[in-house]
Amino acid sequence: MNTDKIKLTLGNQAYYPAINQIKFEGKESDNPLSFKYYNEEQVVGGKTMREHFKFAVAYWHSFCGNGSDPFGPGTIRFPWDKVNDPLERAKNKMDAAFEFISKLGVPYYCFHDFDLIDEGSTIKESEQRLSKITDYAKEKQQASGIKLLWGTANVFSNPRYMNGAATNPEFDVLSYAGAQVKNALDATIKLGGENYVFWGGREGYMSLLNTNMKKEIDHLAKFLHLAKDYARGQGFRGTFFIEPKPMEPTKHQYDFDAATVIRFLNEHGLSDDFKLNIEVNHATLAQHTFQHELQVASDAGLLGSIDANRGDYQNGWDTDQFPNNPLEVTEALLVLLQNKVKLDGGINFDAKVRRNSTDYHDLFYAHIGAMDVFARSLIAADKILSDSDYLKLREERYASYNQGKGKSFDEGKLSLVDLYNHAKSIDEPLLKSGKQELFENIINQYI
Ligand code: XUL
Ligand code: CO
Repeated sequence: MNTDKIKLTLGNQAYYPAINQIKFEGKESDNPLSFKYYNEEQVVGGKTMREHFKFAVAYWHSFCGNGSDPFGPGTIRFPWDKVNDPLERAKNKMDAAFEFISKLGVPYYCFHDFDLIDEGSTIKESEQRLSKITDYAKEKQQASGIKLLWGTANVFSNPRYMNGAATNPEFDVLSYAGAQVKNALDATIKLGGENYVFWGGREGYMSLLNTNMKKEIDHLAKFLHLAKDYARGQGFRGTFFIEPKPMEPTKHQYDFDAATVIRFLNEHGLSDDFKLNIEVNHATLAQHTFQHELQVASDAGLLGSIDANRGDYQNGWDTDQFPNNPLEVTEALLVLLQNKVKLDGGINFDAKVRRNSTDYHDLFYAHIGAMDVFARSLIAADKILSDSDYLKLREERYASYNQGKGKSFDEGKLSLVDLYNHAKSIDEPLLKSGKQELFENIINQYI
């Protein structure tokens, strides 16, 4: 992005005055405000890094999250929070957001409806507010070239959703969620959003004793059909994503993990329009690895988007830290590259700086580090696939299905009695090593 474009995206005030455009300087550079690996024009495996990743900045964590937690208030004082008028405050916040994203050189952003501007006291007031702030967002997008990767509705924070949104036992509450999703879809479409995400934080139960699970899941499916039909009717061509998470804030969330969501989409006739947005820390909360969730979604042809972050090895909750583990990210990118996954929904950094990271520089360091770890891992994963024996070694484990009776089995030509007769005609099979340590060494060799 050139400096003229940055100037255009700035309001009257610069919110990150000490920061210039972040550039690629290579790993020898000791400038902490530069990319060491992320070089957006660099071609890896036939595509530029920019095209591979479609990185996005999450509006909520970066410009709304002030560091508050259940044990204490926020630690970050955003300059725009001093402004009283909700629209002025939202515009100032948006100036800051577009300045940040321009300086970082990321092509996309993502938002919830009420990240952009505070919810009004009535649906009408919220609608008017959204209409004004999306007018402003449209101008900012045009001036900067920054695009909307996806929009979503926050149907989990307002107390009215304490018993769920689309799965609420009360029809009136479900209707409120419907109104909110309609408006969030309108905002997304107005801003040329490429996708739309559903994350069901309150769609689940706290106690099965007071819950009709079958009815609630059926309502969720009906609600998603209505949202999809409405958006298609408005000309929206993008993909809808469901973002699985097993728990938090609800004890048990219906979109538990990739396998659960795939079954739900297939059962309810939603899999032509909906795919999965896999989040690292949600995968680990479900006792899976990130790679596992990607593989499950990809095998179903339903992987299309990533919320990048990481959890903490020593505790179990959703810490939403920025990714920094090249091994984990390389293993994830191996899944994407091998399966030629097209990430329409890109890679959104659903991550926040720590509560005690209170300089505005920290938000830059966090994103720079995360983008670099993806870039470094992409180079490694591409080399592993093209230069190493990794694929060959894995194929060799299954070589017995390439000919003879193994091949016939794969082709569905054998019966159980055929297996019985074959087993009786041979000796006890030899033990064959899975060579896990060798596989692990190959990955490390290329990082
Ligand atoms: C919550 C989470 C959400 C979704 C969007 O854990 O990941 O921010 O990404 O609603
Ligand atoms: Co997320």
